[in-house]
Amino acid sequence: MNANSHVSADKIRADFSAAMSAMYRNEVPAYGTLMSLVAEVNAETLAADPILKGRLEATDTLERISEERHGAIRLGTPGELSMMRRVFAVMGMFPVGYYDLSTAGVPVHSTAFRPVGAESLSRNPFRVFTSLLRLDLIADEKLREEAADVLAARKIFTDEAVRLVEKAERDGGLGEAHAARFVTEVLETFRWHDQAIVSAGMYKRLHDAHRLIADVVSFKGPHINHLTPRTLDIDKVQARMPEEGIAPKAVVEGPPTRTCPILLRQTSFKALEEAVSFIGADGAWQQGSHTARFGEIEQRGVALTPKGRALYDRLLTETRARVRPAADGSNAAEYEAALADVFKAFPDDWDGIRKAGLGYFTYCLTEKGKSVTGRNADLETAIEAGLIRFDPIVYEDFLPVSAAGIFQSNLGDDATQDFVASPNQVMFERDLGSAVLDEFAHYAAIQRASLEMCLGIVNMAAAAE
Ligand code: OOG
Ligand code: NI
Repeated sequence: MNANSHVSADKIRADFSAAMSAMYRNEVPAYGTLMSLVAEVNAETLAADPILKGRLEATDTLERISEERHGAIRLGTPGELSMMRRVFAVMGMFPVGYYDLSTAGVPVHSTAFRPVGAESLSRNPFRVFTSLLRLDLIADEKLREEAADVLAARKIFTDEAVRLVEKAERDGGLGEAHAARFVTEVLETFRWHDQAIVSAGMYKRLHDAHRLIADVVSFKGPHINHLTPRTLDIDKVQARMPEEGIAPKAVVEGPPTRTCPILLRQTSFKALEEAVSFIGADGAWQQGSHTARFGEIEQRGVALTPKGRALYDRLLTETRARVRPAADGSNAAEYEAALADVFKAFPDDWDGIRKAGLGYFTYCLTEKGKSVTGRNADLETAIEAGLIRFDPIVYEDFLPVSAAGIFQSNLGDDATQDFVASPNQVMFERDLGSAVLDEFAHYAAIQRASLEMCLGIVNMAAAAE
């Protein structure tokens, strides 16, 4: 088959994201409710804010928003992680960033598989936060070995999914029928299974070691544990969730409410208690339950440069030193007030953020800039003269402190546990079978390309004069 008859990776990803959303909606009805609420609030926000609407249109990102979501899975073994990397590559999703969650008492480390490059992102930015369980952080050696044995025996991908990945790698893509089959086969890996692969006794021991270990080890596969739609006004959705019968977690993770959103703000509702049957001693199933799957929404803002990110991290640390948000929400108002107060030190207008070198932006010629000939301009002069406009680049990644907060809130308030902080990116990348991409380099490249393009045109016109 020649390359021309291959379905694009972007299309496979968009189809997969839609199929996953339909499956999760079916499995967790509250997710459907949240999607409708988000769609309603997004429509209201756009109607009330023509500048935002114009900006999203100008940057080709309006279309993608209603289709936009991320999910999360937790894997058990290096083999599962490296195969998952190959599966996602067929959909044009690559590992970006390394997140160490051990510092937050969660025995995993993670990356985010996502599209890279402006065009793929605007087509469909579907991402999956993917964690690998760290059995090396479990103290009980016997339990560690038992868990490793259970994980070694399970197969999370269908044979056909593996065959299709190999075919895509060999042929450089998949034709239409194979691509469609690939989507259905890979979806199986993310499906919820209400029959555990361990006994109730083993589940309890795993659960006692850490709830997350039980979630990873006890099931046939890495069920998708949440899918998160993107909202344009997280405060409004958070406020309306109770009206829809959904109880959100006490505080929104990330930066405070701002005029110019930065990075990522997230909130979730607690995991549902779901019926599960465990393997019984006499071959019969034994009834029990498990809580793992939850709902989340997020609002995305501008991607920050290393300088901007350092400022964000410093301000967040300062806030949390003043008020540590309690898991039960009892000091939520105090925390929010402290957050708003401390973040006054972060400029809150686009030009201020840009000029201070805190955020990444794309640049493009305005209508006036396109028509003008013979204007030798540096960037700032061209912006002031209305020849070039700039727009914030959306943050496409995650935040470790926020991720830890999301993990904790759905693991239960009593689940806080200390591990010695032990980031191990080298081990993660070895298990993954490749290095993770550097998020900053990627945003910088998008910014640079846009700048070169429009400055080139403005100055070319000048040179021709
Ligand atoms: C992943 C939690 C992290 C986010 O949005 O920060 C996450 C998990 O619970 O498996 O999804
Ligand atoms: Ni999430």
